[in-house]
Order: sequence, then structure tokens, then C-alpha cells
Amino acid sequence: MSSISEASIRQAYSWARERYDALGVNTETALANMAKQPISLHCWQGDDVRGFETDAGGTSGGILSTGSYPGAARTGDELRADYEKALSLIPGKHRVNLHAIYAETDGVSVPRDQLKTEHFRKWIDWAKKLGVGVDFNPSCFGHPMAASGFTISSADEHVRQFWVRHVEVCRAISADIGKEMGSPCVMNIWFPDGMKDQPADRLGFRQRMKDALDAVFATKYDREHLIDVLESKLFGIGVESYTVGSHEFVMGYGLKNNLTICYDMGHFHPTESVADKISATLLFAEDLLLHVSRPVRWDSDHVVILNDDLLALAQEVKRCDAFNRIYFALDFFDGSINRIMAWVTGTRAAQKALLIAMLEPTHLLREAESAGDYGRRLALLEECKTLPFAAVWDMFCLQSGVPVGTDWVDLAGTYEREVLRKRVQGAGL
Ligand code: RNT
Ligand code: ZN
Repeated sequence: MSSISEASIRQAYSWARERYDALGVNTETALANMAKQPISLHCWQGDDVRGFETDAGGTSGGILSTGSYPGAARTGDELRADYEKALSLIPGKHRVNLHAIYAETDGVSVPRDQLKTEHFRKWIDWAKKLGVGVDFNPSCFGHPMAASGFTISSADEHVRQFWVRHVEVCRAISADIGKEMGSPCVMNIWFPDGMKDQPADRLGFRQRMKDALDAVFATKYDREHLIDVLESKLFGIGVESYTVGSHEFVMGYGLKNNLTICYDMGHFHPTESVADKISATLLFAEDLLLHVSRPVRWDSDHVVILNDDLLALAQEVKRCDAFNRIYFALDFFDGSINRIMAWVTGTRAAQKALLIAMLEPTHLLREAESAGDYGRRLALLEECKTLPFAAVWDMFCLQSGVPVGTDWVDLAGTYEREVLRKRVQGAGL
């Protein structure tokens, strides 16, 4: 299957292993840890956040998927087939991340505040078959009840209660999923609520959001089944002046009410480092969800690549020894390129960052730092950048039975020709 011989992968790995060994880093441990480090793959990259509702769906509330590359999944079966393809090109065992708009209701229109676990039965059974965990998200956007720009903080009681009920049913569904899968379902709540121009009553909306959340969280679930998460945001397109669920709101509400908080890499000012927030947050929070994304000038949700921001994030998790306290989830949606390639590129990039971090000789950096030898610290950091992590990565792919190096790209291309392109030509539905 591989265009690179197994012998050469093993030889390169054994050299790399020696190099890391000399720095006191065990590559075998890193490989074992990578194999048990899940990343939650978001279903919404497969269809540009459209979902399956017949009368609503799509993006709004400041989020936007651009591009009309052919081949987007149109049904649950197509999306699951695409997922399986992507998962076959990614090393390790992962999780799937669903949004409420991906309910399958047999053509019947089921309002979002009346969704039930049975509407996700196909997803659950499929995930069981694949042996992957399932995470979940209420969908508080792309809906007539969100048209005013406000959902759970709306001044309109009718609108507010609708979204309270939606999040409540999503929690019940998530708890059921977590219980059935035997692995807690991480349910992330994001509200688009905000204003294009300066509000006069910032407090009123936040007070209503707080009260609504109190109602939502009045029902208690076992954390063995459900992990409640709240995601903050700085601004959205058309929602530039005010975001109700700002960072301070979410951090305050989350910490006070024992919820997990989510940092999305695109939800802060471009000069703010999300990596820097990890250690500060973990002193006060048990765990943390990271939405691994890539902002380009704004919260554009570009496909994740192995850049400095991503590396810094992974390094901070390693340096805080916090792999067991962080949930990694992807959050990007690029409709302008092959969507399977987007998924696989982003996931593999995130995993490479984690691996590089796991292979870091952190103890040597710390020694230099505590000796006050910052020149040595900087020199070591630079040398670390060119350590042969790629040979360890290739070994991880080989051990996981997925394509090594660039081989996966051709396989994704074949899938595009044989499956995705046919969708456009009218076959399928
Ligand atoms: C929006 C948030 C949120 C969404 C997904 C679709 O800015 O990042 O996480 O991207 O729920
Ligand atoms: Zn996000």
C-alpha cells in the first residue's frame, strides 16, 4: 500500500529514536501516547455546516463557510461514508463530533426543541461499529428563531424559551450517547448572540443569558456520561460590536458553575495567544476543550496546518503535563477544497503538533531556564525544531495501518473521482 518501503521507515525511525534517546526522550512512549490520544473530528467539515433539516440549517450568527467545491455530503449515509474515508487516512483512534442539525428524522420535520436520541440512532450505531466516541453540539444558528441575532439571551420570551428547550434536549441526548457509548460525550454550547453596532444594554442580554443557562443546567447529569462545555467568542461577521457570550462571561459562568470552558483558536484578538491561556485556566479548571482552528485575519475557520500557533498550543499542553485534562476538537469548515482532504490535512497537522510536543525534551529547557541560562534555552528550542520527528510520525502511521507520507493524498483524490464527483453529476439522491 505504501510507496515508501517498510524497511526504510523502520530504519529512519531507529535513527530518530537514537537522536531522541540522547536527549532523554523516549520515542516509544510518545508512540504509545499518540495511539491513545483522540481528536474529535467535526462532522460539519463534510457538508459546510448545512445539516439535514429540510426547513432550516446552514450558517448564520457570524459564522460562514465559503466555497462551493463539488461533492459535499447530502445525507447521513454520504457523510458517514466520507468520514470513514477520512478516518482510514488518519492514524490513531478518534471521536466524531455532531451538531444537532445532523439529526436524521426520516423526512419528518422535527423542531429543534423536540429532538430525541432516536434521531441520532444511525450515528450512534455507526460510531459503535467503528469503535469511535461521539461528541455533540446544540445548533443555535441557521434557524428562523435565531434570525434576530439573539437566541438564549433574546428579550423575546418565546424565542428564549425555545433555545433553552433546545439546549436541554441536546443535553439529554448527549447524556444518553455518553452512557450508551461508555465514554463521556463532550457537549459544546456556542451561542451567536450579539450585535453589529453598539448596544445600549450590554448587561440585560448577559443577565438573560445567565438566567437561561441556570435553567438549562438545573438538570444534573453524571459527568461519566456528559461533559457540559461553554464556548466564548470575540466577534462574528455582522456581529462586530458586541458578543453576549464573551470570554469573560464564559469564564465567569463556567468556573462558577463547574462547567468546562472551550477556547477556539479563532475567537481571540489575533495578537492574543490561546496557548498562553492554558496554564492560567488549568489552575482554576479541571479540564478544558480546545477548538483547534485557524483564523486568517478573522475567525475564518481555515483548515488547520502545522503553524506556530498550533505548535505553541500543543507544547503548552505538554509542558503543563495536561494531555489528560484537555479535549481536542477540530473546528474548521472550508467549502472551497476537497472536503476529505480538508479533514485529513487538519487532523494530521494537529496530530503532528501533538507528537512534536510529546517529543520535546522539556526537562532540558526547564533546566536551562531555572539556571537562568536563557541563551541555552533559546538555542535548545531552535535545535528542537529540526529534530527528526517526521521519522517518528511515519512510524506512527505505519503502526496504525494508514498511509505514510503523501500516499494518502492520492487515495483521497481517487475517492473524489469515484464518489464525490458523481454526487454532482446527479447520481446518488
Ligand atoms: C463558532 C464556533 C462554533 C462553531 C461550530 C459549528 O464561531 O466556533 O464552535 O464553529 O459549532
Ligand atoms: Zn468553535
